[in-house]
Amino acid sequence: MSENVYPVPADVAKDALIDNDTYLSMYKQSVEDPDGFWGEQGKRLDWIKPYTKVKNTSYDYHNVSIKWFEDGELNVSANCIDRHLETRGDQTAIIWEGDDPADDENITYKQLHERVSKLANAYKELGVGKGDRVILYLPMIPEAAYSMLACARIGAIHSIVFGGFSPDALADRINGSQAKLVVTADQGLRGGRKVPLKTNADAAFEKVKHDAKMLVVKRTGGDIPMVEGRDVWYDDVVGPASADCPPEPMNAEDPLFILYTSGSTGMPKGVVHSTGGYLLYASMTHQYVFDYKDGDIYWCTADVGWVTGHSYIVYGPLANGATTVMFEGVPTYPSPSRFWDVCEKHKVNIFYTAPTAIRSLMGAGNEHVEKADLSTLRVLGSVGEPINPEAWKWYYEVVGKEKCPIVDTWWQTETGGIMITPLPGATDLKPGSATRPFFGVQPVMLDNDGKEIAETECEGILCIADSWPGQMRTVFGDHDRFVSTYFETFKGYYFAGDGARRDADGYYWITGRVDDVINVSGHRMGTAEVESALVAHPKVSEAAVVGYPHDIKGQGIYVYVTLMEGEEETEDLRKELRTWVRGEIGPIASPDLIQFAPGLPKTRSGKIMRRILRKIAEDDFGSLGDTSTLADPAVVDDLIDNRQNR
Ligand code: 6R9
Repeated sequence: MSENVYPVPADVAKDALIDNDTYLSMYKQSVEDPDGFWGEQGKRLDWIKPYTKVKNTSYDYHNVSIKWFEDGELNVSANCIDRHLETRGDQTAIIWEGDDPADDENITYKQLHERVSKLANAYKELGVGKGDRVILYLPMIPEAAYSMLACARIGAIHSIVFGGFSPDALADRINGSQAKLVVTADQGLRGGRKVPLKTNADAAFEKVKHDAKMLVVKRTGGDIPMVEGRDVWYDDVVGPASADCPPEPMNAEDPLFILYTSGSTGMPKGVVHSTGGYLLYASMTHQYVFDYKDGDIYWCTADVGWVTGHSYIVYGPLANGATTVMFEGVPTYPSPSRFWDVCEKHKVNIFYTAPTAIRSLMGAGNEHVEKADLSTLRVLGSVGEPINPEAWKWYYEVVGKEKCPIVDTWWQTETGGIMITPLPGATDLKPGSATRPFFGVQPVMLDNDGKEIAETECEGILCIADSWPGQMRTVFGDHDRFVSTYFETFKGYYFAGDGARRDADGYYWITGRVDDVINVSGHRMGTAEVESALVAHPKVSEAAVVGYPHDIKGQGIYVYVTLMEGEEETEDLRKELRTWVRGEIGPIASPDLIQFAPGLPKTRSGKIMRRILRKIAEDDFGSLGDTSTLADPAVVDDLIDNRQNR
């Protein structure tokens, strides 16, 4: 092997679930005989009505259709709760760690069963039934997990909206899914600061045309108005509800949830995940990727507003009967020791976080890590964006003391679960590489013409050649968009939107998005979304948004704006535009650098040449490429002269 290689640590190899030979033989079977392989793996779940069919999928773009276990019936909440009651009813299912280190709670599987059942009955009382949509706009409190599982219990479809999103973004999702109910809290609490969730939800409701109710969890006790006939307190309806709520039998292909995510064009789309295939894939990847064993304390630091929180805080771990940590706060509050203090306090064995958090904590200094007892850690994980080798090495050496493998997991909202990843006991690691495919996943590298590259060592566009059970099934309400986004560009393949390099050992190195999606602190954003927020401002005539390398966030948001005739380019206007975008989308979309540009580089047909804007934002003026097709090549010099600095 060419690069630095970190072999499987001996202590991990000794007890690991999967070694390299097992990986190779299981992988081989999974792609040569998917029906046999997944038919067997499907037995991990409890089925109300067993399936007789396994895989029925087509990537033919005239007729894209993805079905797994299509005649089976099951219930996700029964798989995540009820089936564990007999053997581990008194085991902790969720360790909740509040924003304030003094706030925590252990919730056993028995308690989880009772709370979810009561909430599920409360939903019914509020008129929610099978197939109805419920929006969850919640902080990271146990009620977020209860709300998801209660939906699953009665067959309602949840759609979580990240608590950092604006009222407008929330309204779009309530309207888009025609939700009957929105579950929120009076306020959230993050890093000691209050998040006005109910106030935002009220503002969103002003744009909601259909009848919907609001269920409000009391988190901070903050003073908030309740609307008669529309808003109800969580405790008022859940308190008196019965704790007896039999799980609804669901078809394996019934939708479990919708989660909106950004793409390269248009507004975010509602990714739809299934009941059977999704749960199976989340549970299996959780077990093997993290080498999860009974009794392990497992902590994924994500928010349930993102797919990582769905699959690897709630559904995967609970399906496996694990103890999963749910954290309300932020990595740096009350100090940059917080992550490590929590690992020590709850004796965490498996820890899963994002490169952006690792980079920021690395910058805070080793002393914050070294004062904590991290001896229980066994496996470390990374997700959300490529991890740079420097951050990887710090994570490996300073956090993991060179004895914990790092699983760098590549996947997407659309894939439902982890796709390319090391397995702790099987895979030698290379810093920065997501390494090899998980069982059943067939990555291929395509050239720009869509031809498969045969050579092992190459660089190209990452696509997946065949379906896996966790794959998204459709875009909510718009199957054509599903087909055109993922199956039309490269016919016969699932197009992931990422570029990659494959090395001589067949390891994959994800190089980043090949479309107009940027990745800011692991959060996915379409440049088109930010642009449309900007041009909605009365002083802005045109806007172009690109990413640029940012030390902590991975990518920062670089904005070029052309102002309306007569508007002045001032520092105050920069501030105003930042606040504007935060209000339209949310704080995560706040521009880092704003350059006023009297003209944007356009082709003679009027297309903005983003390639050039990207290069300028990247400070890479030497390789602007051919600018001769521009309508006015002189704008480029002006843009270079006025480039904003970090
Ligand atoms: C799970 C999640 C998906 C995009 C994906 C890619 C980037 C995620 C990565 C990674 C390199 C990794 N990404 N994990 N890039 N290495 N280990 O993040 O889902 O929010 O949909 O983002 O994130 O670009 O296409 P999502």
